[in-house]
Amino acid sequence: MGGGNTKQKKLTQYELTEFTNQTNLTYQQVENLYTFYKNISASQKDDGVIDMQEFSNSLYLTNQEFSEQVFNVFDLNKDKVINFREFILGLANLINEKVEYKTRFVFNLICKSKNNIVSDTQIYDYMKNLINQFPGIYIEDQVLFGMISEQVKKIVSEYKAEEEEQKKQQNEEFIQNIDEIPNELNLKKYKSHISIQKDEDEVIKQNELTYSQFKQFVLQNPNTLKWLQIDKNNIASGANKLLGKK
Ligand SMILES: [Ca+2]
Repeated sequence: MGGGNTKQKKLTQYELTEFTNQTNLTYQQVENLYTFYKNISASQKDDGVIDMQEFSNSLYLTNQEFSEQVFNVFDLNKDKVINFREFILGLANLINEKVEYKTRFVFNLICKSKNNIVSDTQIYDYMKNLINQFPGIYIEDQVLFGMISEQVKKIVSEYKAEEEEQKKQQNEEFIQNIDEIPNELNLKKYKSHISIQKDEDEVIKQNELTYSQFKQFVLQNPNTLKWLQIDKNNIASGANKLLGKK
């Protein structure tokens, strides 16, 4: 059951074209990743798909919970195995040099609900798992949580200030546009306008970030994405090694 001797087929020209179109990777990169994929998917059981164990071994992820989180982001159809399409779409996000792709990847990793919001506790859990992957680094739990929660609050309040400024402008426009003589109907309109704004204000929580706010957090904490750097040259040389080329 050796890794390199798998009998899986080669990618067809059609598949190659499909995958390069979907990912912005080159033919060569797709082929290199396929070599990796075949190797990993055959490392425990040569069944053409990557299971949880094969996945975490191949990434040297020692933290079980963290590997599961990463695995789940890759496993798009949630059938507990990663097929080549899922493998390449997941990795394409990480190989792409644009911060946006990696940020989205991490957001998906952290966000557990469908409301597209992450809490300071979820960011903390992620950062803690991340730090545990690097034995040389130690930050006390409370200190780490304090730092994250502080930054989240700051971003929320910055956004709130910005929003309030926008609302103030909208309000002024609204009042200007309303008929000059305040009849009963206009008064009603005005009151409901104000009450809608109040409701919106109450929804904002101090410890939660939307995706665009989370992008702000990542900008301020580039370490959040550091582990996601995948070197294109390493992929090429690694694939050649597996194929026995020099
Ligand atoms: Ca799957």
